[in-house]
Amino acid sequence: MFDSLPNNLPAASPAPSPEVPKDPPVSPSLGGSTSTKIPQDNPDEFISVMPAQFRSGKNRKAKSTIQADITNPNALPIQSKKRKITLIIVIIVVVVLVGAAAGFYFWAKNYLQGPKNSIINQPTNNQPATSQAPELKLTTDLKDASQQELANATLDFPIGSLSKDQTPLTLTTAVPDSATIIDKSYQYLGGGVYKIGPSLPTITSASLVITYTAALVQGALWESDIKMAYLQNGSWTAVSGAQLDTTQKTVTATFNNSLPADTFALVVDQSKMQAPSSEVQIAPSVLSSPDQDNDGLTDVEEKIYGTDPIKADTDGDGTPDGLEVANLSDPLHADGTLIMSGLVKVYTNDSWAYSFYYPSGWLVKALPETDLSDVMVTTNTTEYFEVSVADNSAQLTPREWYLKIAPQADSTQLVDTVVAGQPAVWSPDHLNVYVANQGKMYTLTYSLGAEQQANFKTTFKMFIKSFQFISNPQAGQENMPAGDYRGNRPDGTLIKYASSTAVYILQSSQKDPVPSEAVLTKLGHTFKDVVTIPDQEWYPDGPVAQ
Ligand SMILES: [Ca+2]
Ligand SMILES: [Ca+2]
Ligand SMILES: [Ca+2]
Repeated sequence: MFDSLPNNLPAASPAPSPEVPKDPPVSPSLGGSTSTKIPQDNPDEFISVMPAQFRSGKNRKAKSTIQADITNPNALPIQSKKRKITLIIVIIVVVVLVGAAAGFYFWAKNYLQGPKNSIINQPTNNQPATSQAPELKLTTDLKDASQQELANATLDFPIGSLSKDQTPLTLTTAVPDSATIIDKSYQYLGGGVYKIGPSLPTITSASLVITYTAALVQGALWESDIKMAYLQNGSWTAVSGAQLDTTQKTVTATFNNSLPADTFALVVDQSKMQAPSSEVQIAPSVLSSPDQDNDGLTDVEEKIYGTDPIKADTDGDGTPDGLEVANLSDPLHADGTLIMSGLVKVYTNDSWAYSFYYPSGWLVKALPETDLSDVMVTTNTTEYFEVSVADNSAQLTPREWYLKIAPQADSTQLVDTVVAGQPAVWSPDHLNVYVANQGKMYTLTYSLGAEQQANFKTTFKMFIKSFQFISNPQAGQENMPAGDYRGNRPDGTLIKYASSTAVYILQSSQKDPVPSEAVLTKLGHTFKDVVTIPDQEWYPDGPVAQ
């Protein structure tokens, strides 16, 4: 209502003037100084001396009106009636003018006080807000080769952040051009980056939210290391203040005054992603089965280790369950090793001089027809692990070996690693690792069997990490009786000497006496697991096992 008032004002100002006679009615007696001398019998002379204005028709009409009024004394005098009408009209005009003035006053008061409720400041046809661009939201998603969404990004410029004349902006995904990226220490989540085009806009504020999918972090222990970063002069810089929410799987950043660059990505430090040997990602192209608490152990594995499937760090020691198992520590107790927890057992193959850990509930079968060179670890699904040994008297490196058995393989896809202190290489699918030792090639394999999703990636890491070669007997150890040799079986092995019934468990390369079957059971073992060793195989004595 107020905004329309000023427009009405000009119309109101020329007050509708009533027909006010400019000259008051004049009686003949008021004729003027000349009239006194007027002779009654000489009307022409009278006329001639009468001022011109009194001879107008109007005046004559007025004169006759007076005369008519006089002739009818009962009627309201016409002159008085007209004055009343005039007065009413004047009052109306005054009221309208006062009203308009008051309206203008309140409008002006509001207008001068500024936006306040901003009704008058909102852009209208009459008052366009030239500096305020509307909110702009740009979204894009990153897809894999089969058009599955891996991640998506939303860049939001609130109202007025952009100036109105900026070129229409776009947000697109791209595979980064490695030539423009000097800094290779980061890996981009999903292999893609998000680019603002066609050029960097001038802004007052913006927010960028990048959402990633579970498929990108399945079984990963580095999810909490995800960062939002921008690319500038070939280097990645983490966006300061960006918030990672691993529950929602989002990273959110807000920018004030400017955007630091036109290229953004979710990145993970290579050193966190590709830890050496057993921490390399197992079968990245195969999805893992559900891991509710995202601790690296699938729900199936949590059952095997007795850990809490909805608590990432069951024993509360600061290390997630999956990392504990992969690094051979006890996930149920803050101190202690995985072997002493009884959750796993040791398998030793004396024929081919190696050993490894496997979950206590699983079975190890050496195939007799292969001279025990093929050993299968059966799980509680159709998946299995396998160790096979082949002659490598040509002393090929694991990489050379792999390219010999798979000549079509792309050698850039092979990742070198170290297993049990020996050179090793991963097959491109990260389901096999080849380890060379003393003229033999050992192949450690994870087979999915009939499974569509992998249940045991972390247990396979544990299996590789625990893999050891039983080296040749060494001599010259302190305190070692003459004629004996220093044993080198892995920690956790249960041993007894051929000439005795005493059972020991190897721990920190010492033999800890196991005092009773109860302790043996408590450690998760039975007498079946005890390995009988030659009397000459010597270990220093350790404390009694509890
Ligand atoms: Ca888990
Ligand atoms: Ca857990
Ligand atoms: Ca823990």
